[in-house]
Amino acid sequence: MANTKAHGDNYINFEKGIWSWLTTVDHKRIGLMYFITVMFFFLIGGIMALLLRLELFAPNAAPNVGQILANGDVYNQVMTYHGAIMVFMVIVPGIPAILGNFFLPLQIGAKDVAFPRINLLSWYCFMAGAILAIATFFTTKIDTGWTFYTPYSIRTGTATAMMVLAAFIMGMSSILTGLNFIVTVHKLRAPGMTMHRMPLFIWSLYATAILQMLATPVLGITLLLLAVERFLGIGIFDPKLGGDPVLFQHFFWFYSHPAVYIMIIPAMGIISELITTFSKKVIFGYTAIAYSSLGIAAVSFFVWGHHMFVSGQSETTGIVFSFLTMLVGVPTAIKMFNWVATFYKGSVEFRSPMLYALGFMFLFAIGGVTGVMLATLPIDVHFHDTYFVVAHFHYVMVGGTLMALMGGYYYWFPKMFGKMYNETTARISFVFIFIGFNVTFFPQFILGAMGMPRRYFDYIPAYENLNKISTVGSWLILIGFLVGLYTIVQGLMKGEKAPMNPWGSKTLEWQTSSPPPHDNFSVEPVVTAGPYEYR
Ligand code: HEM
Ligand SMILES: [Cu+2]
Repeated sequence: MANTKAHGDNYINFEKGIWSWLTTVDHKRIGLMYFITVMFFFLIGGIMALLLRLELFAPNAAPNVGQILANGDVYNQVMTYHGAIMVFMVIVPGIPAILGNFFLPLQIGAKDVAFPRINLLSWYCFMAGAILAIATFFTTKIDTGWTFYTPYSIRTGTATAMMVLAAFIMGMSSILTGLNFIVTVHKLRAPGMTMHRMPLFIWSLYATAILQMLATPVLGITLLLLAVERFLGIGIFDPKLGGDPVLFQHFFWFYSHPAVYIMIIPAMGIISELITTFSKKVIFGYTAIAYSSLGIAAVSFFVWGHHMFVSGQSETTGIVFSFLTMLVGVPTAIKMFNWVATFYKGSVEFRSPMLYALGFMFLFAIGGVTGVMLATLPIDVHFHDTYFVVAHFHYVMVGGTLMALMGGYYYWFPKMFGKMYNETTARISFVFIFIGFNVTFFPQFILGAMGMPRRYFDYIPAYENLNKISTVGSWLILIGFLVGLYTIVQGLMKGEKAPMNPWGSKTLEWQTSSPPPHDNFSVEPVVTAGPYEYR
C-alpha cells in the first residue's frame, strides 16, 4: 500500500513520462521501443528502395526524378544503405527484439526475461550502433554493399570503418538478446510449462538465440580484423599486403548464412502460431516442427560456401557445399507439410493475420525453391551476381520474414495495445503488398536468367520492360504499406477496446488482460496441457 506514485493498471500507463520509458526494464516496454525504432529504420530503408527502383524505371531517359541516382557512385551508396539498414536494423532485430521481447515471457508464464537490465542494455547497444550507422551518411558515406567485401572495403575512401563499428555494436545487441532468451527459457517457465508444452514461437526463438550467440561473434571478429587492416595496414584480407580476400568471404558468410536463419526461423515460429489459431485445430506434428527449428539452426553452420561457388574454391568443396545446402530443405519442408496438414479438417478463418500466414507460405516456397536452384552448383555459376539472386533473397526476406512480422503485428496488436483495428483496411493493405511484391520481384527472376547483373544503375534496352513492371510493383507495395499504416494509427486512436482473447487462442499471453498489467499475470499461471488444445 501507501505507494507514493499512482500506478496505472497496465504496462503502458503503469508509469508516465519519457524517462520512465528510457529507463524501463519491462520487457513489454522494451519490445515497444524496438517496435518504434525498427519501424522508423524500415521507413528510411524503404524510401531508399523506392529511389533505387525509380532510377531503374528509366535509367537513360531525359532528366526525371529518378535521375538523382543516375550516377554510379550515388546509386552504390543508396543501394548499400538500403541493404545494410534493412538487414542489420530491420530484419535481423525485427522479430526477436520486438515480438520476441514482448511475448516470450508472456507465452511461458514469466514476469519478465531473466536479465531485464541486460535487455535494456541491448536496446541501447542497438540504438548506439544504428545512430552511428546513420551518422556515416553525413560523412563520406559508404559504398561497399552491405557485405563489405574486401579488398574494396579496405581501399575505398568512404566511411567503411565507422559503418563496420556500427555493425559490431549492433551485433552486441543481438548477442545479448539471444543470451537473455536462452536463460529465460531454461529458468523462468511457469509451473507445468515443460519444454514440450512451450508454444512453437518460443521454440523458434530458442533456436534463433543459439544462432545469435554462436554466429554473431564471428561477424564481430571479422569486422574487427577489417578495421585493424584499414588502420594498421596489417595484411589480412588485402592481397597487396599479403592477405587473402577470399578469407573475408569465408568469415563473413560463416556468420551471414546463419544470420539468414536468424531472420527466418522466428518468422516460421509466428506462422505456426497463426496457422493453428486460425484453423482452430491442434498443430499437426508439434515435435517435428519444434525440432526442425533446431535442425535448421544446426545445418545452417555448414552451408556458407554456397556464396563462394565462383570464388575459386575447389570443385570438391563446391560439390560438398552444394549437397549440404540442399539438406536445409529437409527440416524446412517438414514445417511446410505440417502446416498444410494442420489445415486438414480445421475450420480455417481468413482473418488478416492468417492472410499473412498464407502469403508467407506461398512466397517463402518460391524463395526456398529458388534457393535450392542457386544451391545447385552449375546453375549458380550462371546466376551468381545477377538479379535472380536479388529476387531470391527478397522472396525470402520480404516474402518470408516481413510477411510473418506483419502477420504477427495483426495477430498480437489487440494484446499489445488493447485496441482492435479495422479488418477491412488490414485486408486491403495485405492485397496491395502481396500483389505488389510479386509484381516487383518476380520479373527480377526473369531478368536474372536473362543475365542482368545486380548492383548496377543502368542496363541494356533488352531489360527495359521488365524493369518498368518491377518499378510499378514497388509503388503498389508503397500503397499497401500506407494503408497498413493507416490501419494501425486508426486502430490506436479509434479502435474498439480489445477483449482478453479476441481470436480464441489457447496460449498463455491470451489468459491475461489486454494490454497486460505491469507484471504480466495477476496470478501466476499453472500449466496443465500443451499449447494448442483446440481439438
Ligand atoms: C519492399 C520493397 C523493396 C524494394 C522495392 C527493394 C529494392 C531493392 C533494389 C532495387 C536493390 C538493389 C539491387 C541491386 O542493384 O543489386 C535491393 C537490394 C537489397 N535489398 Fe531490397 N528492396 C525492398 C525491400 C527490402 C527489404 C525489406 C529488405 C530486408 C531484408 C531488403 C534487403 C536488400 C538487400 C540485402 C539488398 C542487397 C544490397 C547489396 O547487394 O548490397 N530489401 N533492394
Ligand atoms: Cu547462404
